[in-house]
Amino acid sequence: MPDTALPLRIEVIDSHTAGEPTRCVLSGGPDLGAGPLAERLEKLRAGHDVYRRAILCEPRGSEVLVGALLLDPVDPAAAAGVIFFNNAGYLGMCGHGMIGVAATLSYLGRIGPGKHRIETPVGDVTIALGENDEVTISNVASYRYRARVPVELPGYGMVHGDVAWGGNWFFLIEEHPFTLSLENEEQLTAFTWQVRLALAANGITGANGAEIDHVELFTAAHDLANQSRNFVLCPGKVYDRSPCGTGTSAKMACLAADGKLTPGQLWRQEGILDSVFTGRVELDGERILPYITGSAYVTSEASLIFQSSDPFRNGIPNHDGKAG
Ligand code: PYC
Repeated sequence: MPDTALPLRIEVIDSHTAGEPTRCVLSGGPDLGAGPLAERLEKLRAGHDVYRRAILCEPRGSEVLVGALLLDPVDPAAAAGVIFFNNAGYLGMCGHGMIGVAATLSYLGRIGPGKHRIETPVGDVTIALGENDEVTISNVASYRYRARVPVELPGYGMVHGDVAWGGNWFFLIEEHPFTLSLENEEQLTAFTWQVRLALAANGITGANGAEIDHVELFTAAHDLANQSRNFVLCPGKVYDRSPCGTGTSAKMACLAADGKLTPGQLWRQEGILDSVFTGRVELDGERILPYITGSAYVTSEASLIFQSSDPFRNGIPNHDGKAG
């Protein structure tokens, strides 16, 4: 797609959920038709990827931002459709992002207290606006695909993890030598990135050969009110500042499969910034229906400007030379 396809101006609202930012794109996005969200995602990926790079990558964005393109839903009874993306590509679902979308729609007055359905490329999600900025999302059905899968890591040795779906594919590791604290971020990123590379090199995937693009480490919570603490590496080699909604869904699927989490029991997942998502599950056959509660806050309402003479109009390529 030629650069000129970018409009001069794209309206966005930024928010953060438990510290992890979301940029909601309100208008100025490409015409993706009115088909199912999965179909529109493929059109965006194949023909209009410049939007993702220009909106999310530097100099207008940063590697930590997650984008949420707001679209008309297929079913007019739904509140919106949304496609999530980041500096590296596209996400099936995004838990913190969906809580950010809920806070943004509420800020705009487009939704009020109560439940609202949102369409995503991987299925419908319900958002419920509660009191004190709390949002509960009922995420897509989640499940553990494989338990205790071994993977050999150059420089680290053998590591075991579960492969689970929570709206994205995760490799979840309980046994590791690390302290999950912000000061160890570089070490944690290096390790989880090695895991990601080793999974790909060893052909370890999610169902139907899907790439596992999120790696999650766990340890005991710092706050005794919480059940667990995590560090989550996202596809663009950046860590999730929040406890990760889809990662918490994947975690609860593994716990439920092991009989360690029963329907209705609360799971308070602490993230690397000490912020917390509260989860619970309902059972759906072999799968779980995860509920994730958290809060998001609007941080800015802005127009992104794309001047035709700007050499970085389409975003700055990643260090590997690939554009986003
Ligand atoms: O909260 O699901 C999530 C998420 C995925 C990537 C970043 N956050």
